[in-house]
Amino acid sequence: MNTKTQSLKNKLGVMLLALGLLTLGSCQNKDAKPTKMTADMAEKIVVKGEAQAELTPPPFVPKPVGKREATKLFVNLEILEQEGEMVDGVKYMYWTFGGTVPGSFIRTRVGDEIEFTLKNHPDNKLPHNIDMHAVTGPGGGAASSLVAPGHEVTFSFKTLQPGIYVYHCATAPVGMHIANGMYGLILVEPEGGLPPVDKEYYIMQGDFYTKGNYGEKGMQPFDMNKALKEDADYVVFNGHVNGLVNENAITAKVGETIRLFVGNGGPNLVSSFHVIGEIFDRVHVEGGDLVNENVQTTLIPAGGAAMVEFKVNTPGTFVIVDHSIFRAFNKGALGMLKVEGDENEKVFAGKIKEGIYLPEGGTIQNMPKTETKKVVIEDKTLAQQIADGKSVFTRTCFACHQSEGQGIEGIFPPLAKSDYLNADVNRAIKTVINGLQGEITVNNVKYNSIMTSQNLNDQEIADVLTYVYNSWGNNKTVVSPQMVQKNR
Ligand code: HEC
Ligand SMILES: [Cu+2]
Repeated sequence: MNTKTQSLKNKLGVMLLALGLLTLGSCQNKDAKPTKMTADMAEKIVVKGEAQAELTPPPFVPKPVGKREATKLFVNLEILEQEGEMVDGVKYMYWTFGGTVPGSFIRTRVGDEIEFTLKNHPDNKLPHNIDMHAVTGPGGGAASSLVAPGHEVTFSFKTLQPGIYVYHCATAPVGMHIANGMYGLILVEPEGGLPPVDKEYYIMQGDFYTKGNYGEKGMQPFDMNKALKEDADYVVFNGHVNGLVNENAITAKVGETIRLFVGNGGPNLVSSFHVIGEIFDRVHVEGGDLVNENVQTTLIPAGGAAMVEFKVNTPGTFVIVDHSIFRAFNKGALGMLKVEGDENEKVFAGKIKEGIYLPEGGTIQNMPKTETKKVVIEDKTLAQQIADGKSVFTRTCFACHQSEGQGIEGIFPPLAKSDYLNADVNRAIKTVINGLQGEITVNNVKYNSIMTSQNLNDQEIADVLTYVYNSWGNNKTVVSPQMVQKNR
């Protein structure tokens, strides 16, 4: 069709549309395709019966509403202020809806009448409330739900619009309550329910601000100044650095369809949600009705959510990240989807080689042991080796030997000013290649623990040791890939 007839057709279309709108104004248009349910229509839905809402901790969600009719739904949510672990040895006082971060997942359908009871545990120190983005009313419920420790309040609302909505505490200082973990998701399914899928999971990102920097041990209080500057120490999925990693990973089988309810509690940062090695078949943008297809990375605003759907075609570990990538590899915004099943060579038949993207996650300990013996001679300058070595260190050694090589007393020996390290470079190389076990003495302190062998190639080992030797008061030895090769 040429452009002229096209534009003529368009004009005709516009005229017909205008005509249609005119007739719509004067009489009921019986021939129009079924209109979507509006909030006004939902308001008129008469509920049948009563039910107690099932609440689930992340990453799980209650069972789908399916074909059930709108009902009177009782939700009982308990606020708990409780100590938890941000990452190994780092403690944080979380404020939670239901004992988890994010809070319990609430699943409803459009037209439900929710009788919501918010309980503030007597051991808590502070008053709290709840603002649900699924509520049409003052403060999203916050105005009616302020509750002191040892008290409970009940209020009710009707769900008028389908979607996936954030809820959060809105007690002053609001930012602080959210920063401490007071957020979660409430799903309002459309009439007839969402299309069925094989697996559904609940993931929520949040940013945390602590007195100490990333990884600093001990009880870490909230830092208002860093929060004001939006300078997060931790950006995590499901409340903890390992909230969605290894034994906390979400799982599926090859061929299954997956729906992720992904929220972002903030308080500050916007998430560039991405699953490495997957393409989202469908994204309910911002949790609403608009569906985008074939999406690589979707933005989840602070205080917003999305529904992300895809089928898994190949087995493997798919790494879930905030693609603002320093957050993923350095602040904790990294999770895993483990897919089991038969290889599908049509879809993916890659050989694992040097330079593949996947192995970057320091938390991925099960990467295939292949080709690590290859020497990669790149003729790097010392500065380049140190820079590359630092990046190997922060994703591999850092977890045990700590950010400044200081180690952890009695468990992980220091690399900073380590007499053991500085005495014998070949022994250090062998330690990284083969691991180390049994009693050793470092700076007059005895250690008797196990270091697992590090799955790194010669260049990486050369770089990381060069970085270590040229940091924290060590003796500035330069390690070449050839020296590593000789110790294999
Ligand atoms: C999972 C924890 C862990 C990781 C990761 C780890 N180490 Fe170790 N490392 C240890 C432990 C534990 C020991 C002491 C083993 C013993 O007691 O025999 C040790 C000992 C050492 C030593 C000798 C003792 C010293 O303090 O000088 C060196 C050198 C060393 N590690 C370097 C590294 C480097 C480089 C990396 C990263 C490529 C690394 N380690 C990763 C746990 C770890
Ligand atoms: Cu609160």
